[in-house]
Amino acid sequence: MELSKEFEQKFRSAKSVCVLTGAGVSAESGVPTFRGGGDTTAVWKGMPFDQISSARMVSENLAEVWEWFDYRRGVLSKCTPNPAHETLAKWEQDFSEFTLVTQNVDGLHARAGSKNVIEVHGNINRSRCLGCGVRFDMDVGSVPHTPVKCNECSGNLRPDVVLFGEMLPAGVFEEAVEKAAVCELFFVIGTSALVYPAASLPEIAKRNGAYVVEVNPEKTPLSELCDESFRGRAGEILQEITRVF
Ligand code: BJW
Ligand code: ZN
Repeated sequence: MELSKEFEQKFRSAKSVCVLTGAGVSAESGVPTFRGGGDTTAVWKGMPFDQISSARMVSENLAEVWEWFDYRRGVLSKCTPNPAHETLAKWEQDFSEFTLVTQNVDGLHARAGSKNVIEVHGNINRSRCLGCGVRFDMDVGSVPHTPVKCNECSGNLRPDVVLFGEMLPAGVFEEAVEKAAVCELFFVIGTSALVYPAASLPEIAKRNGAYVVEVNPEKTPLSELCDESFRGRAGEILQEITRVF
């Protein structure tokens, strides 16, 4: 793989780096993506994922939503972090200012050793009470989920993830915006860049003068905005880039 001199220079000298990851970063771990590359979970029992992963479905058929999420938690329990997750965990130690923002709910960045992960779409191994809002951590691989009802108020629990049409958790996205706006180097890795507001982070970084680099086997709507696009699998490309150090 050919790295430009400009990129090498930026990578070596960068003090503040921000990374946005999407499902493609976990594809090499065997986690299905939503819209392309590797296995996909685009459909569940004939329902497109944006229908089953929606706020409407939580109010109309919570049991079905849990069946879908527990199925995915089961798949995930057999998956382990891949070299892309591991490389990003290492970058956290290497750069003086490093922010990892993920749209992924799979928790694989933390399992690879990343300490500070901004999870803008929540986490599949957490539930939240519809009655009182309290959150419960679930063990990776505990299927079906427990507890089934809230320990505090006996209310129904839902997965603590951000579904279509829902607001991102308060303060979480604002923190990501702050970091994107001040970084020198921004990586957008393994995301189709179709879902907002997450897809606005690279735009914010670019507007504020960052050098923006995409890692994805496919072109995305953000490719034009990027200063550099590395076409390939995240695990391989990130390891390749790290050799520049
Ligand atoms: C590889 C690879 C390898 C493969 N290596 N790469 C502005 C314009 C239009 C619409 C909106 C807008 N602002 C907001 C909206 C509405 C909506 C939205 O964005 N819709 C668009 C899709 C049209 N956004 C929302 O509803 C958000 N909420 C919100 O804005 O609240 C305010 C509001 C409320 C009410 C009304 C109006 C506004 C919330 C979005 C939540 C998204 N949730 C999901 C589901 C989570 C739960 C679950 O897991 O089921 O999050 S959707 C799904 O997409 C999931 C992902 O995090 C997200 C992004 O997907 P991602 O990660 O990009 O994956 P893929 O599969 O799309 O792409 C994989 C990529 O990997 C591909 O490019 C491959 O090429 C690549 N790849 N192998 C590297 N080895
Ligand atoms: Zn409760």
